[in-house]
Amino acid sequence: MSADKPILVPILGDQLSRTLPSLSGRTKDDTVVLMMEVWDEATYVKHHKQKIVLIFSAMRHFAAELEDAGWTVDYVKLDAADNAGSFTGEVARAIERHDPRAVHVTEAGEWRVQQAIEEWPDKFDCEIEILPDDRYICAIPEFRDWAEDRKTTRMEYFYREMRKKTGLLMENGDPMGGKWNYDHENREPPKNSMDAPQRPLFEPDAVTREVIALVENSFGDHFGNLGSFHWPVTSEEAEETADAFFLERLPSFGQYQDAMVFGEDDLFHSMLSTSINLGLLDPLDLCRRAEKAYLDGDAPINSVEGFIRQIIGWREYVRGFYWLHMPGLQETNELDAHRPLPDFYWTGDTDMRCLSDCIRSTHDNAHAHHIQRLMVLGNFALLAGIVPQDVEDWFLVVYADAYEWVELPNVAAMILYADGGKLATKPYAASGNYINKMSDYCKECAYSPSVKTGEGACPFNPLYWHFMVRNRDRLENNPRVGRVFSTWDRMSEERRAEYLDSAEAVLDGLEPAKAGWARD
Ligand code: FAD
Ligand code: DLZ
Ligand code: SF4
Repeated sequence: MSADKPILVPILGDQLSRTLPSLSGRTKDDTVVLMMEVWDEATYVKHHKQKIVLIFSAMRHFAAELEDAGWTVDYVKLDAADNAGSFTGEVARAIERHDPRAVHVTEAGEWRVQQAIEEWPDKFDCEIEILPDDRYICAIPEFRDWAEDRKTTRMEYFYREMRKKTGLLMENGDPMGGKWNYDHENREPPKNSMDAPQRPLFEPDAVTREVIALVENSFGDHFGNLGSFHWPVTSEEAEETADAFFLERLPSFGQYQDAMVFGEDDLFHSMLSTSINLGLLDPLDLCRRAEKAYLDGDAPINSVEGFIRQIIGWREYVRGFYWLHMPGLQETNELDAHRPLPDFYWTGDTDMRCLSDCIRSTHDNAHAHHIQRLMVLGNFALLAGIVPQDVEDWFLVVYADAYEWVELPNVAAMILYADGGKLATKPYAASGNYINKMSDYCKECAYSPSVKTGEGACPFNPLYWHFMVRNRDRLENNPRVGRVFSTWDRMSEERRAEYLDSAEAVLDGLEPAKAGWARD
């Protein structure tokens, strides 16, 4: 360490990248890296136990790697007796310890944390530099400029801009293969026997085991199973997971992207979101590897384009959308939904087989794949009119990849249409037919998707119509939904009453979640 006062570089739990702007420009001999396990972050919602283990273990491994590489790291553990409890409190203590000439921090992923960081210049008698997070492809001001004055800010147009910007799957200014989007090839139902290769599962090492004990001790009442913790906690393990995906699962990723199979939790998905969001993997690098697989003839265009679209399209888009619409996005409830979250989201205690399987996977793995989140868990919450803030809390708590910047747009805008249609052209509302077509859930369910009302009817069927009728005034003029109401109007009055009565019976039977699952 040089004789000059050092620069203090706080690194947050989702900033575990050696290329982090506040770190990559620094020299080892005049920098103190500060990493903090803090109570405020661990408890502002009652995160799934695996999510806390993942973040703390990845942080501890990252700190050890930095130290091995010669950096000075001041690491504050959660169980330290003098833990100040918050990022701001720990930075204050670290300023006292190290007397830095400045604090350099990369902007936070979440609005709540960024608000706190922006108060540091007034709080601390020390220069504070907040650097933009350049680990994303689209900077926040760039998204704002793009969205400004546009009639439509749909993801598809944004995605094309990102394709041009990165050059991914582009040829002389045109999309490779002649089309921007191959989504219509990516809707195949599952085959009778789906044999997806197993991704690498990592056994907890000593560091992870220590964190597991800490979490069991301090957060034993949180949702989730810890015995099945197998997430990658280092960039090396994350790369191994990526290697296996590109080699074994990318070729079928597109085809079965929307398929769901009972008890098959990964299928052909990459399972990389936890590592990308922590900063262990570089999203652009992953996209280049996918593109190479296509160019080398190892994966078809529909899979590769689909994977790249999820990352430079959806992932970047929801981040821009989040920052454009915060803080209001947290409060939106355009469909005026007011029912509390049903208890079965926490207990899994439902005889709807699709929901119970998705909740089981969520409980055991802190993960469910996209179509399960969207068309089963999200669809039910939409149709039943669950209050957005309850649904948002649930999704933020239960997934190991959940940070508000990515969870909130997906929940409030994508599944609940609570933003009134800024993100989605129409609500993703579907009856039991969709789930039956795209999964094997219905075969052994207590209900039948072909029974529409009354005894044995799949609850999604009457709820679908109840949702449409409740929201008719809001949706009737939407060209992508309007026709649904002609079908409704053609039904006999008796039939319509059967649908609405059946839906009311389902809704009346929903037991509200007990207090204390998501927040104390
Ligand atoms: P893959 O299916 O292999 O997709 C590849 C990558 O694309 C993902 O790793 C992810 O980085 C990105 N991606 C795909 N879809 C989206 C999307 N809609 N938004 C942002 N990135 C996307 N993803 C999160 O990372 N954190 C969340 O908190 C989160 N909450 C969600 C809530 C709801 C209601 C829905 C519908 C989706 C949510 N997603 C979230 C998006 C998506 O479900 C997960 O990224 C995906 O299931 C992670 O598994 P995977 O890595 O195997 O993804
Ligand atoms: C989610 C989380 C949790 C549970 N705990 C911590 C922590 O103790 N220390 C930390 O640096 N980060 C944690 N995180 C992740 C932060 O909430 C994350 O860094 C924010 O998303 C930043 O915006
Ligand atoms: Fe789900 Fe309905 Fe199928 Fe049962 S019948 S698994 S509730 S979609």
